[in-house]
Amino acid sequence: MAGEPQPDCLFCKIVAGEIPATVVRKTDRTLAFRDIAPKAPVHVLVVPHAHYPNAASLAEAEPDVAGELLAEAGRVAADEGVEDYRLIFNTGAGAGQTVFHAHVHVLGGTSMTERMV
Ligand code: D5M
Repeated sequence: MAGEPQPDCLFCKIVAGEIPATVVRKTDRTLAFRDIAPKAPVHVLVVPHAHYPNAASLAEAEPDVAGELLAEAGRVAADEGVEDYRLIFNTGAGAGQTVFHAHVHVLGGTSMTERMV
């Protein structure tokens, strides 16, 4: 069924607590944790608990959760003390997506004007 946990999905395992992560925020429907390979001083991933392969498919199926994901991204930035930040949704391997569970990258803490992650 759409949104159900997938046995081989890394982020489903992090959501389930089966793989450790540095969690910075948690709601009933989302989880925010630090990226294991940070590309900026602040680099946090916000994921839905539900499994969808990318952000657009999440938004199609559960638009309220997609909205919560964005709101949580803003709260992460506020918690981290960054006013200016970049949100990235890589979609598809050719765009650099490596984990096929919807997520948004929250990047900040340095000048982002020259960066493409
Ligand atoms: O982003 C996937 C991101 O997930 C990438 O920046 C590395 C990060 N990653 C991979 N494994 C982990 C674990 N175990 N903890 C935290 N972060 C992790 P993408 O947009 O798919 O390229």
